Amino acid sequence: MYTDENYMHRCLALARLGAGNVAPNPMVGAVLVYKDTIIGEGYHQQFGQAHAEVNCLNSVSEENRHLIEHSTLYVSLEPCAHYGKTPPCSSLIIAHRIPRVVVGCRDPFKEVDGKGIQQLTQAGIAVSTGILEKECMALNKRFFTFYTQKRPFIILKWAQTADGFIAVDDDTRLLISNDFTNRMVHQWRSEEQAILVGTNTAMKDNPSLTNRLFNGNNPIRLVIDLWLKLPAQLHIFDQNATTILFNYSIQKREGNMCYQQLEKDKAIPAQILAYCYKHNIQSILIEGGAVTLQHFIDAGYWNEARIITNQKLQIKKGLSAPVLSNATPLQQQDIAGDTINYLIHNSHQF
Ligand code: AOF
Ligand code: ZN
Repeated sequence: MYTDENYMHRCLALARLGAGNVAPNPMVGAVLVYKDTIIGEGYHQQFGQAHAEVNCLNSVSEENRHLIEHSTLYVSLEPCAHYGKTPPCSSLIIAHRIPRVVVGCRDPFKEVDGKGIQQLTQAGIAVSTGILEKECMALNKRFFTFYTQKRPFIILKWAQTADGFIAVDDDTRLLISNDFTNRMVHQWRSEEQAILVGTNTAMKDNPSLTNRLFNGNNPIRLVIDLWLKLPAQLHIFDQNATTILFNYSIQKREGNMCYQQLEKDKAIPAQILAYCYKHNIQSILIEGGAVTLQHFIDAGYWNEARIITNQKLQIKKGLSAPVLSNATPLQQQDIAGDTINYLIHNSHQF
């Protein structure tokens, strides 16, 4: 005899298969169980396409279809109740006369937000909620942070020398992380919807901010260039990825390049995050530099930090690494002489 938790773990494993392909939608998995036997399973595979419940029901074989109305449906997120890119899953479940539904966690998206569960209950379906709730929310930490805090999930990343510097004082580029940690950074980029840098980093490092070392999506490039100082030959102007240039003077779009005007009398981080919220950008990797990172830290706008330290490199003087506050260390990883420290903000919910 298996428990609801056992089946919900299977939903989570299925949901994870959608990683990298469904954002800004959540990853969702579903399992259909008849008398302790799984007769169908599915997950949300691609943004804009069928939801987990639809794929799960479609996977039931012809000879088992008559069992659907005697089965329990497990789903890691509350079934949707709205017409989005697909019809509501709540209606589908009701139409299939499924007698019991077990839900991992509530959907915070305003079109759903309890309405899915309500519709099922009103149709006489027995609904159990909150099974592995924390795990189900943690899986979609970006999606949950976005709808509950009305801003993207923010990951801070920087590389520092053993003596705590992130750059030299002059305009030379300092390579700190090794080949292995560089590849990890490219993977991290592929996992987030956007990547942010300040003017100095864009100028000094001339980064491409794309994913050349990992096979995944290119994030949207967010660049702060308040006074339009950045020269056109920099990689960020190469049109290879959608790029938003936050500045004080112009508002226009040129192909993949969007100039977004900010107001001078309002804080910059808050304005950038408001832009992201409006444009459904649910996560940002902030890659520097020290000034930009510190602004977001001081405003409390971050969820996770990933700090790479080259244990052999000492430069004695330079630009100091940002200083984190309200941080809890989570894990440390050693990779060929580099250390990665993972920290979370103290108010982190997942
Ligand atoms: C579900 N099952 O597998 C997913 C759900 O635009 P749409 O139609 O794809 O709807 C997107 C919204 O649906 C998304 O914001 C979230 O609230 C919910 N995602 N719901 O029942 C699923 N992926
Ligand atoms: Zn749905």
